[in-house]
Amino acid sequence: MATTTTTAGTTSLSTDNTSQTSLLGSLNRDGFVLIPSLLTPSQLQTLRSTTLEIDALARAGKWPHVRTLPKQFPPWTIPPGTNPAANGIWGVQFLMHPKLSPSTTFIQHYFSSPIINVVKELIECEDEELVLELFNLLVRPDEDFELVWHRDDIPWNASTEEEKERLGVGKPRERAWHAQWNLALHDDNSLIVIPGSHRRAKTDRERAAGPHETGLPGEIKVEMKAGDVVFYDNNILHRGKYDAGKPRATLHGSMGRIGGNPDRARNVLQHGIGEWVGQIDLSALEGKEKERAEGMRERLKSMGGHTGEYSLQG
Ligand SMILES: O=C(O)CCC(=O)C(=O)O
Repeated sequence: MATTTTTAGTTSLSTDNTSQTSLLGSLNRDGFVLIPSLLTPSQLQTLRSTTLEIDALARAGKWPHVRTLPKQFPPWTIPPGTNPAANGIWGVQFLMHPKLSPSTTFIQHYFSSPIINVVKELIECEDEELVLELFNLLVRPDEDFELVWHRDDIPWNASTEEEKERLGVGKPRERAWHAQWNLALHDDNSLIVIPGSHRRAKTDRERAAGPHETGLPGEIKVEMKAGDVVFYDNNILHRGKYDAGKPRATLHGSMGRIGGNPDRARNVLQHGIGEWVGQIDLSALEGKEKERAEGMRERLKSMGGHTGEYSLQG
């Protein structure tokens, strides 16, 4: 059972919300589900030290795929010949990229059963339907930074009717096409959500809110301990509030299932992953896990390939 406390106008969820219902039940009801301690201490240690390496590389301007300050949303394109980190960063893209040398650790983690089993439960599918999507890292910004209130896939100024249509309000619930998560490698309470807002249009109060307004009715900070993961509906009303003085290394991933809207695959591929997805090095995986990962990759390529808009390699 979740208990809440209030800090500076924002209520914090301080325990997990998995005890009363299934993971899927919680996700459907609240728009997010917090799973404590998904990682063993040794997995946590390995991932944390690998992300430290990546963080240093990216801040030194040696990795071109970064979320730059003060930009909030993709595309993350860096003009050629410029230092990608010149204005500071708040994220590192493409953890499984073949040119990122520590990518093996992230590949092993992304395709591991603890993650995959939760995804399968939340999107109600089997191994044979899973589709590889995105895997990025959210880090401490170089200066304090906040994201505006948003839903990932619906513009803020969508009308109430459009929001209801896109969110399936009043329709029977359908299996989700993808799952998205944040896995914290340090304690992290940067993500602020309004529980239940993934299944309704914005209220007048929310519609009139300032982009960084604190204290909206019902808002909570999702309080994660290192090793916890939160899965969330990316159309929940949410924002991020980041403290430059606080370490952050939060793995930000998504996975889908085959047959979904081709726009979704296009979206994933258009982040640039289409250019290198064929070269992700799966050689550290073994047996069924490797087979499953290869299948996930092929399904992403086939979904994006329908339109002929991509020229995937490898
Ligand atoms: O930093 C976070 O936890 C949330 C990031 C986010 O809202 C986004 O990338 O759309």
